Amino acid sequence: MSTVKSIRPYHSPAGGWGALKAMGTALAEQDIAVSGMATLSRMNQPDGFDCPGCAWPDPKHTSSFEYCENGGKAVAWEATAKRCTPEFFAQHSVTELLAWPDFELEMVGRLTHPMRYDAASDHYVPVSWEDAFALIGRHLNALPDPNMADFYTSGRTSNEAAFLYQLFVREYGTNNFPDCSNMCHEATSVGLPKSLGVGKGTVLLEDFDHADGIFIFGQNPGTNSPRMMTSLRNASRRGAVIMSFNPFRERALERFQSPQNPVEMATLTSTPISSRLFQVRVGGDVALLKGIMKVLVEADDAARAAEKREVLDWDFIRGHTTGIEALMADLRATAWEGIERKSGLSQDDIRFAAEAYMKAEKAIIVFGMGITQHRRGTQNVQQLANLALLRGHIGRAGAGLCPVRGHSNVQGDRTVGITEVPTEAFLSRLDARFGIKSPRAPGHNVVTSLEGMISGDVKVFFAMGGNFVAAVPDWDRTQAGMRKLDLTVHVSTKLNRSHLVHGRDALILPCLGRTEADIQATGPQSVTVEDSMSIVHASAGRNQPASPHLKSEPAIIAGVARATLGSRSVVDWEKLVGDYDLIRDDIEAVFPIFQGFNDRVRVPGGFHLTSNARERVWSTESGKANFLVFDGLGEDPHQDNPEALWLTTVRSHDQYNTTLYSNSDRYRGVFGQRDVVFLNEKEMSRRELKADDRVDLITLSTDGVERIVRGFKVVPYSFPDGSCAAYYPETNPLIPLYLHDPTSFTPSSKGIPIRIVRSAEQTGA
Ligand SMILES: Nc1nc2c(c(=O)[nH]1)N[C@H]1C(S)=C(S)[C@@H](COP(=O)(O)OP(=O)(O)OC[C@H]3O[C@@H](n4cnc5c(=O)[nH]c(N)nc54)[C@H](O)[C@@H]3O)O[C@H]1N2
Ligand SMILES: Nc1nc2c(c(=O)[nH]1)N[C@H]1C(S)=C(S)[C@@H](COP(=O)(O)OP(=O)(O)OC[C@H]3O[C@@H](n4cnc5c(=O)[nH]c(N)nc54)[C@H](O)[C@@H]3O)O[C@H]1N2
Ligand SMILES: [Mo]
Repeated sequence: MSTVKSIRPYHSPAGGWGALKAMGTALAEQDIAVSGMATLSRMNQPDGFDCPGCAWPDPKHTSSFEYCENGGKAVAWEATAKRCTPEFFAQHSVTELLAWPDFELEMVGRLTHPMRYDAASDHYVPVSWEDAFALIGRHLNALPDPNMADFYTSGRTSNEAAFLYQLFVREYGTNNFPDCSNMCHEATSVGLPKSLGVGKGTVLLEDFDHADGIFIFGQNPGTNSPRMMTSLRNASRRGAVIMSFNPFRERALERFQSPQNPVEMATLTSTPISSRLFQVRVGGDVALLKGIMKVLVEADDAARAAEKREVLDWDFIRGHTTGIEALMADLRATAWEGIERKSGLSQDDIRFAAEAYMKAEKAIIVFGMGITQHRRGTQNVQQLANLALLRGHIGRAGAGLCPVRGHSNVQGDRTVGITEVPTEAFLSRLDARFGIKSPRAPGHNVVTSLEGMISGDVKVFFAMGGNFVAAVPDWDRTQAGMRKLDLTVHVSTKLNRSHLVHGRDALILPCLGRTEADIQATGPQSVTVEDSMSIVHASAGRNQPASPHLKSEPAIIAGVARATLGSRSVVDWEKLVGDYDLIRDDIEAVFPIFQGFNDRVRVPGGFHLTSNARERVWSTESGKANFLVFDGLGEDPHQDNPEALWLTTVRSHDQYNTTLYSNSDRYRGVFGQRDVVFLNEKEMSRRELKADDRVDLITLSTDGVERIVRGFKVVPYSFPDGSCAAYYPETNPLIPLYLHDPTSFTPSSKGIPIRIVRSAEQTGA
């Protein structure tokens, strides 16, 4: 990777030739020019594999290959010809590798052998699978209490692997399931059930073909779910109104050139996406939403006084909801001054957005991390539900709430039992099916897991995928906690930082990826995944595995279960792993919504897990959908500190979470560097800073601990006052572990109060 450092505005639309070129570069870098293309053509096909990129659905998984630059990169990174072998580990000590940038670690290639950390030499050395399983079993059985072990899941894990994993962990005796979702859409999963009775979205892909208004809050589809651009482009061409609320003017929210459209490609034209893009302050969404809802309520009052058509859907509100009076009272009592100050938007702007929302007969509200990763993320999500409910936009064709999930199966993992707070109904079905006694006490989420490591209460950490130490907040403290553990185990495809910041004993267990053939006792297996719109479908890889020593995730779980539980286990692990249909039968037995699982998943395109809210059946305590009031306008008292800047941590166009594809961020015009902070000219001049100055970012901590990252370059940018942005994960050291939503425990990655000071040592441009 040798991109020259520069900051230069990107004038082209998102997508288009830039995207095709970027994909070519990715394939070439992974040495897979030809076979890679064959692999790509099997992505998202009826008999192919599910793209390991994002969770956006496909048009029924039956159409021809839908082109996506970032899906292509995700596949190229997995199907790479490069290998991370025992010879590589023999050449490089762990201490040496710790000094390597994350990009270089993953670029080594696919892991080929199970490896065990050898403290005497400070190297990872090969270990047999059986010895690795036995080591895990010894550690787990040595713990006085199973709740001293934590079992993390990153959302690429299939339904089958996730179901087996939770079965093993519960038979072992704990509900400690920290999950990547705790850092992601947890606010949706715990917030929406209170509003609507389900923790998932209420739209299907076809609803995008009927909506006349699409409102996108804190989500960057051009980068993180590029296949969504097809839906947005088509909606825009149909004349639907699209509006975005984001501190950045994200390019794909402005203009998009479809790489699948020969005319746009040949004529260099593009489709405008958002009719308006509102640059809301970081953390200003609640103020903005209250403003929009206030306009709706006022307009409804006026319409009713004039005996005109009502603005609010009163039939729906009366028949299906509770709590409207409290909401309206709160909105009437909320003054515009506070709304404008906290949102950073003028009353006129907010009125404009509200008018558009009022006009839409069928509106879809889309949201992502800009909404959920906040101190009051759960309540943010509930305000979006309020907005939808006011006009009856739930349970109607072309309308609804659309949380866009991250990892390709993060939603499915939750559906099949990866949760630290299981319901009694689920546990009793699980127990009845297998004859086990699952623990009832709630387990650890990501934040409480980290607290347990720091306090010494957690001794063993097992990760099914992911890169935990880099994805979590507060690195100094959390990495120190990780190093205190007796054992860390990572089931992984690529080398990453989590392997290097390890416990006294440590294992790396290499697994098959989505693109690879998974052959078990009864022959080739397929797995299933659930996308953002609750469609469950099959995924089967065909590529030759990266190494003959790889095991599938289900096979690894079975090995660990056998070595840990031995004859104590009532589960026939080998039989289940020999035929994944049997695992699906168990899933169906435990979760009635999977009725007919094995038959239905064989229909091309899969099937939809129905959502009650979509049918206007409200599985809430009140039996109705609930309007829920957000108390106040802001997320934190720091917001009124004049020195405070609100930092949001975002993804570049060239990364997949902690995996970096390059150091550039094409659409935002940043090339060859990531240690930058985006800041507007006004905030720069208040601090007497100019472009390219080097600054330190310091958290306004309340626990007296210094949290600082040094030497970031100031990039003048169109960005709201009082706010700034930098990349994740480089800025994760700044997020205090205590700075999380108390309801969902989601770390506040999109709202960190910081101050900026000029670096003592200017490190040069
Ligand atoms: N290529 C690629 N695809 C991915 C991923 C990836 O890293 N790379 N990650 C996957 C995962 S796990 C996830 S969760 C999703 C993430 O996808 P997104 O939800 O799009 O996540 P981010 O890019 O972190 O942030 C989303 C947007 O929120 C805006 N934002 C920041 N702060 C605020 C705020 O306070 N208010 C508002 N309204 N907006 C704000 C940012 O400017 C950004 O445009 O994508 C998934 N897909
Ligand atoms: N500051 C800040 N922090 C954040 C966020 C943010 O926006 N800002 N976003 C948060 C979000 S939304 C998320 S989801 C988390 C992501 O957290 P994680 O899910 O833990 O992290 P990833 O970077 O996706 O994990 C990458 C690793 O997964 C492994 N891997 C890839 N494919 C497979 C596979 O098929 N099987 C297995 N077993 N392993 C595989 C590879 O070894 C790779 O190195 O980060 C969170 N952290
Ligand atoms: Mo995520």
